[in-house]
Amino acid sequence: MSTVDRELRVGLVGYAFMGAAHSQAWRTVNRVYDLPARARMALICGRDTGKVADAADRLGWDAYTTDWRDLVTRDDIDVVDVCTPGDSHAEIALAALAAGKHVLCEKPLANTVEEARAMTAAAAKAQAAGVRSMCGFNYRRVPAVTMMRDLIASGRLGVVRHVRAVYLQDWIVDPQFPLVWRLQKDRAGSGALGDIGAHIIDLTQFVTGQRITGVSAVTETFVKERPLPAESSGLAASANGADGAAPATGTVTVDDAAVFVARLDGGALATYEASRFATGRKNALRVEINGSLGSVVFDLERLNELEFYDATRPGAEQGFSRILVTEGDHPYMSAWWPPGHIIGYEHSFTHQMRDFVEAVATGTDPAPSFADALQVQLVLDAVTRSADLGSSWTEVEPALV
Ligand code: 4PW
Repeated sequence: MSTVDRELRVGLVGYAFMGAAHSQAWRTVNRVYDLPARARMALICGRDTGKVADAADRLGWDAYTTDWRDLVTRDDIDVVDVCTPGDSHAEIALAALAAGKHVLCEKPLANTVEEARAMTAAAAKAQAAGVRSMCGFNYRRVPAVTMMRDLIASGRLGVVRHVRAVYLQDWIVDPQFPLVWRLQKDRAGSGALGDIGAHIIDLTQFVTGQRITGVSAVTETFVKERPLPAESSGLAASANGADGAAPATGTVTVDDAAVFVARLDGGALATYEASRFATGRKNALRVEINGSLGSVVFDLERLNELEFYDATRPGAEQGFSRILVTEGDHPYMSAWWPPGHIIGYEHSFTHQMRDFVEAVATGTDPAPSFADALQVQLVLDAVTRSADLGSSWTEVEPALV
């Protein structure tokens, strides 16, 4: 039984893939970390009564509603967690901030720069009244990624020269995979670019402390027409088409893959690749940073490890070494298991909730802020514009006004 008196009553909007990942983290965070407030899984919201009732039961929420407007304005909710498709992020987050709720919003922050700007302005206004907001770029909270940032910030890599980042999936390689919301521009904003490219944009800006200042990009939609979905959840779906009849189809309106080069404001050159057509790659995020004094490599498929090359070591000792990031003095790890006992994907969300709860309870600003997420949105927008103009060099303006 917790001895902490203060409770943060959380209302979650959405219960699919990200909603389930967030629920898992809200359920775990109080048990694992000693926090100044206790998160209470008060209310979950979804449009379908049967499905949201089932989700509440399965994921461990006290109650459910089908009306997000009710959720964001209720007196018995302190935190609104937005896990819906991108087309409703702005509306829900703006209403929640206006109602004085702390907001955690999934990435990418919005579908357009305009929406992201409005959200950032509202968050800044609310902040003056003690209301906190954060965007859910969970991979920042993988201990090896945080350690990567710490190594670079403490100067162990010297001057960063190269950033090499890929995020590869293959769940839509089959042309018969249905036209789910992630493949529709009006729902998702963009395709592989915003869904997974946003992660490597944020992650690399986070670990290097540098901002992307310009890009040259190509994007492609390999399969332009797909069957309409019957059922879909997360990254899985089935096509519509009864009794062997060919299913009705619709047009894919987002990119399947995006590749771009970039410059960072500390002088580094960077390459990025985000694709859902990388056959065999299920959720392969890899980032390599080369500096004047060393290099670091993070690979999500081996997320408990960090490869580190320290060029200052004697010549005979040089080579990449593998650091197993499970020691008590590694970021976030002291609360988990003894050294060597590895963690996984879901833990990054628990760490995210830990940092968010701590910030809200102590009255500090969590990161990444909406302004940080707007910076990512500006890069997404520049990539799209560059690709539309035949890869022309496109500047990315700073988010802060
Ligand atoms: O945020 C991302 C999702 O939208 C996730 O981290 C992985 O890619 C899983 O699904 C998509």
